[in-house]
Amino acid sequence: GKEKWPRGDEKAWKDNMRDVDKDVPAITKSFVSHVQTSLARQPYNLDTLGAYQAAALSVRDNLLVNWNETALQYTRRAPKRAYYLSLEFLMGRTLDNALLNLDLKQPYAQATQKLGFNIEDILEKERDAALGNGGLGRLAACYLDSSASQELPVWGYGLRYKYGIFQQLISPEGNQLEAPDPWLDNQNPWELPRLDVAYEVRFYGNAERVRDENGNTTDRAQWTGGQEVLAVAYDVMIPGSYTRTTNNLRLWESKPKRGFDLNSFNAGNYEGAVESSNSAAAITSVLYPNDSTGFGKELRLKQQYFWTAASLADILRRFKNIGKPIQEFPDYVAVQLNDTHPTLAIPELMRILLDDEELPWDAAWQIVTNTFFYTNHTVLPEALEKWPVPLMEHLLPRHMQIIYDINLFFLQSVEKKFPGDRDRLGRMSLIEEGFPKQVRMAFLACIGSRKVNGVAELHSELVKTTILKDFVEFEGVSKFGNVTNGITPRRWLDQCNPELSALISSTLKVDKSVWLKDLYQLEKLLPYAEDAAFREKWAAIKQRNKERLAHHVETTLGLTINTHAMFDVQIKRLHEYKRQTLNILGVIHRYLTLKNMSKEEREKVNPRVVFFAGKAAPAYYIAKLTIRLIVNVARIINADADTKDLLSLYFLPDYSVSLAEVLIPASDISQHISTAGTEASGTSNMKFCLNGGLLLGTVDGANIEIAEEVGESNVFFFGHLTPAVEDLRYQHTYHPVPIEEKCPALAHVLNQVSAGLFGDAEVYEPLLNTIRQGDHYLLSDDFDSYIAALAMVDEAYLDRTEWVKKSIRTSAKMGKFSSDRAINEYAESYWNIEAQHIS
Ligand code: Z15
Repeated sequence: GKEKWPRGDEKAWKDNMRDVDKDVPAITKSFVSHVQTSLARQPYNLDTLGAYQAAALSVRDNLLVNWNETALQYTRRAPKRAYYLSLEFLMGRTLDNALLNLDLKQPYAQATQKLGFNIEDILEKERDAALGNGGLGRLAACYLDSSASQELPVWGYGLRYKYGIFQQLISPEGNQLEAPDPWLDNQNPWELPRLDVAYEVRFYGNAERVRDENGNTTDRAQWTGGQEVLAVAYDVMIPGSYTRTTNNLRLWESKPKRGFDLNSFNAGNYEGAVESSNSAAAITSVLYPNDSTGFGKELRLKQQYFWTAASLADILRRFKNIGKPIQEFPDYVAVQLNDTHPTLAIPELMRILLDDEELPWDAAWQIVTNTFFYTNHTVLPEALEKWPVPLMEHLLPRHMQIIYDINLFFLQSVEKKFPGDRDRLGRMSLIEEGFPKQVRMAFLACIGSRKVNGVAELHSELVKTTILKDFVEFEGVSKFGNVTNGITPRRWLDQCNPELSALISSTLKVDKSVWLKDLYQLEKLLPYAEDAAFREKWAAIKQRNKERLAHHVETTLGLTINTHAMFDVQIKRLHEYKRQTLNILGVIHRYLTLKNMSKEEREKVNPRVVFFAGKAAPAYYIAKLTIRLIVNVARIINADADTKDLLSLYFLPDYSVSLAEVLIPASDISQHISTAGTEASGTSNMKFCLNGGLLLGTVDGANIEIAEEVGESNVFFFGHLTPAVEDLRYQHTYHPVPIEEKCPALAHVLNQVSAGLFGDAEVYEPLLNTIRQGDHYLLSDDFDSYIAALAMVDEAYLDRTEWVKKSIRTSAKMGKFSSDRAINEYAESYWNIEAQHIS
């Protein structure tokens, strides 16, 4: 039936409600009106930044129309919804993405043109929203884009950090310096403050067990005292591509519960009062800059609880508005845990169900274990989260009780299935013995979830056979799955490579709205690999993208790049397992080889430009030394007249989503060279290949599935395979062979660095010694095959026709890696949610 109009005269409302702007006059009017009123400016004093702000506010109005309608439809239909809990959302810029998803780029370009601005200049004024470190955060952003594009009712929940990932500066010596990223200094048009949506979150205090009438303790408790802070919502609109669906990313900001503490103020302690208000605000002040490395301390745990508590309270309130009994919670709500960071949501939902809803333990646990889904992103032991029990007891006393109770019931059931197996109980306990004891978050996430998944086939197998092996034996293998990661082709092709996008549409004779949402259609490009005219166009676009990158480097860094060389790119977080060190040692090897060549020999060499970019965690000493080595090798070889036309090297500072959008389309070859079994998936590998760059990599993560799709003849693989790694490490430890014997080529390179060829003779010793001693990441085992693979790349590049064919074939076979495919797998196999068309 038709529901009653809620307020006033329905016609008076409806006649005046705004629709999405579609034509140039409407857009022009909206732009000018924002200049006049929202910005209080005039054509006389409107610079390009102001034009960006006006354009953004105008696009935002359009998004809001769809966002409101989407929210209304979801509320009316009350479908099951999914929530993606992630501490990181690496969104990058929004304006271009929104214009493309709304199919409004052309009219906005025309409108702003008429008003005296160039749309591309306007787009360049936007700062990245960099609320993430690397792959995990960017994956969350791609999944939001795909959820909205697939019309799925999915919301993101995260934190509104005042400072995103630090800005990276490189000192003249080559050291990484970190500066804060005050991304909110220019007001952010993409968020809506929701000061009315706020929840209180408690820390510290006491948890008293509730006793029954006989004086026995129960499963329930009362948590009181401590410190309360307020979580306030900021909403970010997430437009789908070619659909009205506009979902929401809700980010929480912390603030003190009262402006400041009146008691201290009355006592004349003004400073103390202001300090306490600072401490609440501190919770969401900064993103932790660690990416699969050691983690922070108390403040990080506070962030995690603050965010999960506020998000769950919000989700629960929305569920209660539907008016269904609490037992039906999992029929309306699925919560995806992006890594273990939101694992506290498990004991938090238990606390709500036990202490507030007064459910019995088993009923509560039943609800919890049907609500959560856990994605693991690493099997590296040093990256698995553990929290000291004393810290947890102090900060979250009630949650620590619940974790102990979960552990007790859990270990009782393990004992029942494997009677007398004490070792197993110790291995599987949520509490790791030691000084101090620690809570193993991956185990808690695993037993508290309906399903557990890894992010690529190999990785998901490793999850089952290494870190969660005992859990597979106990719970059965069907709980453990795989969802291979994906990337959004909207940002990572249409937006970053508009010329290639246009060529694809004209070749396939379909509008991009079709193939961008059904990426398998790229396969239809395959026959064109045999078409010389098409190949020429394809190659010309790559060339222009290389020039676009060179132009960017010239204007930002003042460096001139040879665009007729092969562009070889490795861009990702600095980490020993990702082996940027292998790459730079390979560059040195190449340099030394060139130096030893005659003039005639050099003439046959294929020129190469090597690009690096990436940040190191501020406390990761070895990673920072690697940056220093790269910068100093670049300084020497770029100045060497003998070789500089054949080999040059650039470390581009302050890697970001926006920089990736320029680098990726310009690459001929990219490197994904982690020690086998260490890179869970990788996602930039997919981005390069989608843009027709070839892949040089190890048999690891999603590289394997990329090779399966594009064919092994189109990728350059090298190095030992995963099953060999354990043995090799054993050899390193118990039967070490001196590096001179094992890999003379590598030994020579290391010796040249030690001898000071790149300055600072002593400085690099700790880095070089990680290879000489222990060599945990197996550089000495893989070096020779790495050099051989680089030579094969050179050889392949000499036959340009064949190379371009490989490039086309690679791109054409990337359909699987659309994040639309990945998000549909989550929706169907895990969350059990359905698309909601918004008309
Ligand atoms: C992160 O970005 C990833 C794993 C982590 O454990 C953390 Cl803390 C951060 C990355 C993986 O290293 C990468 O292989 C994967 O593609 C990405 O997550 C998304 O799943």
